[in-house]
Amino acid sequence: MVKALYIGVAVLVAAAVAFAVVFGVGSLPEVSDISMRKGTNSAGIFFDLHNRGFLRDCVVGVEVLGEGHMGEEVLLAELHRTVMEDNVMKMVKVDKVCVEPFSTVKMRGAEGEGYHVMVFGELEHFDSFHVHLKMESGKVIHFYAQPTGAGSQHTH
Ligand SMILES: [Cu+2]
Repeated sequence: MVKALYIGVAVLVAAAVAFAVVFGVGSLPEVSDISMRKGTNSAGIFFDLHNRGFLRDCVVGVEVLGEGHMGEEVLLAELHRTVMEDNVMKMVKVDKVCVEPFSTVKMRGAEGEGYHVMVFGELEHFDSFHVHLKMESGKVIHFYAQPTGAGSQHTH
């Protein structure tokens, strides 16, 4: 009787391990719908941050590398949130942006939940921006952002 119980538990543990290996335990962070808006010596990078995993995860750091005809350069980048204060829209620096399991955070500035990545520097020197989002879990999301609209290198 006791032996059967042990076997039962062992089977359950094996099933849980197999499930974890196949589906992954923890967070599964991803981004989609990337866009970029350039200002004067700064730009906002916008995207949707998804978590398709079973554990909450947070963006805790960001690194942006600009790439252009003059080469590559590590740029100053921050996690920001657009907030409304006394009817004035302003941006504040934040330490992290968290996403719950099977959830999405719209990091689309004022058009989303306020969050975005802000990058500073002489951005006209660069055509492409490599973004690395560092997660609390140790995972790193890498994607490219390219400026569109006014000031774009691709405007004819
Ligand atoms: Cu900002």
